[in-house]
Amino acid sequence: MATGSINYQLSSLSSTQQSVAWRSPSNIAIVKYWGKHGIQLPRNPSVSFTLDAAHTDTKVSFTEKIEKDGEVSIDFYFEGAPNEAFANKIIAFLQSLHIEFSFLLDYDFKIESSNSFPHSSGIASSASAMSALALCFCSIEKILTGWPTDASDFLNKASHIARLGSGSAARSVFPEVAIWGTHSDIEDSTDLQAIPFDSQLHKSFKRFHDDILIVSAEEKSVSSRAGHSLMEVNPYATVRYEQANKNMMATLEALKTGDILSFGKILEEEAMTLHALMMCSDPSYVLMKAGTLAVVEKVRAFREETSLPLYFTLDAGPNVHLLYPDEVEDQIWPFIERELVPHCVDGKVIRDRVGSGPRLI
Ligand code: 2P0
Repeated sequence: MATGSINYQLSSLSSTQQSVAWRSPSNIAIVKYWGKHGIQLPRNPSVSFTLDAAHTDTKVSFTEKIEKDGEVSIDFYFEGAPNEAFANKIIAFLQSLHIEFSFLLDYDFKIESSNSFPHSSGIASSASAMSALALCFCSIEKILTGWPTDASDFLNKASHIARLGSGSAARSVFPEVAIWGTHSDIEDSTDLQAIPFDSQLHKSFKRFHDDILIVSAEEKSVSSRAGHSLMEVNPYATVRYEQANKNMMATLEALKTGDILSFGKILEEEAMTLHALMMCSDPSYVLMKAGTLAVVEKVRAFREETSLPLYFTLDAGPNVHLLYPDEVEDQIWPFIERELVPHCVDGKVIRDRVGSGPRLI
């Protein structure tokens, strides 16, 4: 299913066009990637839901350079305005890709990017931004060289390139559920790129909800990059990587069989472990806010009282992702709106769902 729909999109690329644009979603990890080594290689495998509403639109226009100066040349616009800080990061990233994309030094590129969610909302944008950028450059390669002809080659390369930009971005390339990182019991799994879970997802998880509560929109005190590197000296790292490997298999089994109870248990265990690892890093740090804990406690009490399948997870930040099946939306959303949204900054919540992956726009 996944590769079929992208295949159709690929065939709409023409060798005469001079721009390409992709909409690529964010993703939320069920089993978390936390700890990396080498060139963006994960210390443990991870699995995520691809989202839908939280996405980045990126358009890349290109014209052949008159004078080839051996440099990557880009103009970068974020939300319609030039943005030098982002431009410098992207230039450094593209500079590192000249082996993957032989055409990079021969063109002037104009990149225009915008997010569906406010930049200041505290939602990580690196997964959607880097996957959209990777898909655009893979499309330009296809336009200029005709390669790849095969949709899965295209997606594999896009995921690989996205990973080099930001680890979690490797997973945003695939619809619904993506797996990234080598696991001895998962066929084709690799540290180099994500792979799709494809048609194995049980119908109970299709269109699963993820309401993202914006508990704080402040910039994080410790970046994910710094957080990953602190794992290199975290005394609990080895045990954590074992736990992630174990949770991978249990999560995939739950996703296949529709076992929402086991899924929810692992989802919350992973969120709490991630933040516990931050708290016992050296130096220790805390990214949860008072509102985060208040929401966590209310979700647990609600579940205890109603037995309804509402579960939380956290990214590397204070905002809470609330996951639940579509069938119980009518019973769960009124509770979220009444009890949990008051903990959000200006009542901000992004109502998202499991999505069908990136698309050409
Ligand atoms: C994840 N996170 O699996 C984990 C869980 C946040 C918590 O991947 O340094 O922005 O760009 O590879 O992908 C956030 O880290 O880090 C992240 P880089 P990234 O989604």
